[in-house]
Amino acid sequence: MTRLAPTLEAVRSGGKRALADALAAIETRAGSADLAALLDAAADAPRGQVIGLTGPPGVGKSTLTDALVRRWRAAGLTVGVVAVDPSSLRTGGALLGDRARISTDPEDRGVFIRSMAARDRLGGVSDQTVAAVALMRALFDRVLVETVGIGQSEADIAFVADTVLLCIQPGSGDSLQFMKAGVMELPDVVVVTKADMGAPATRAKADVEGALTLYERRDGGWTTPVALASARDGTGVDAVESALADHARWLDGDARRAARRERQARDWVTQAIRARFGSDGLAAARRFEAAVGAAGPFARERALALELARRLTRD
Ligand SMILES: Nc1nc2c(ncn2[C@@H]2O[C@H](COP(=O)(O)OP(=O)(O)OP(=O)(O)O)[C@@H](O)[C@H]2O)c(=O)[nH]1
Ligand SMILES: [Mg+2]
Repeated sequence: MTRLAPTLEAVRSGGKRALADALAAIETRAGSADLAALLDAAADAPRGQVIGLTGPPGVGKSTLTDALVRRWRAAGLTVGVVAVDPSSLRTGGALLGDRARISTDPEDRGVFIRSMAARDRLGGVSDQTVAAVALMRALFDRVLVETVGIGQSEADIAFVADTVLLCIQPGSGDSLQFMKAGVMELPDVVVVTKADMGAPATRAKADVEGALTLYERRDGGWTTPVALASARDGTGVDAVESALADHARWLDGDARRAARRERQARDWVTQAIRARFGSDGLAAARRFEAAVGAAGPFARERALALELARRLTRD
């Protein structure tokens, strides 16, 4: 028996249990009309800021997530966390919470943490993650998505995040090399983690600031700030939080956030169709998409995919 995906209202009023059910529907009812309706309703009613927290393995992403979640909760904000789990590539399913290193009160209704499988490469954001974030964005004041990666996964996280927060580890040249080579998407905020390491951390901050001067932002007007923080002893977490708040304010000026989200939704539909049907399929979809007329991205992707599949199997 396949149950229908719940409505957004039911998820809103049903607490963590209802959200868990809806996330289960994302995993089992992909491509169904009722799920697309739920996701489009959610996409149309965004509530919170989505922060994409990324960086190489072990840089301190989860520890920083934990520190940010505590602060937000202390300020009365509700929080949803999606930890994209690359280890699930080996096991075939996300291992709930094992990498999340986040210790929250299970009784706290204002925080929800979910681990999800990565796509085919390290830290890549799957369609399921895109869907989960759209849903959680309608429910929580802050949604934080943790992905592992240096380089490509930053482009992925840009599909879902309002603000991309890149973590850099003191004394490791990797991410800096990527930045200098222009391989990575430019993050909105950079944090050098493990500030309690002292001199290497301070040096890393100066290096990052140097690397950032090599960039020219396409979306002018925002300068990527570099914070130095230790989630372990708590120093600098304030600076991270205020950089995130500054970026949120900047996005809200001139309706940049809405434009960014619209672009993300369009880009996601494009890449989802291309992933399934290739460039030829995408080109074909371009020719009939105007006739499809579905309003939300999830219904649109579904309609395009159905029509392409129908054409492929037509005798
Ligand atoms: N000294 C110091 N160590 C830290 C700090 N934050 C995290 N660590 C340590 O760094 C290691 C990795 O921390 P995580 O928060 O799990 O890092 P992560 O980036 O989430 O790791 P993955 O999810 O495995 O990629 C752990 O041993 C942490 O205790 C910090 O501020 N200072
Ligand atoms: Mg982690």
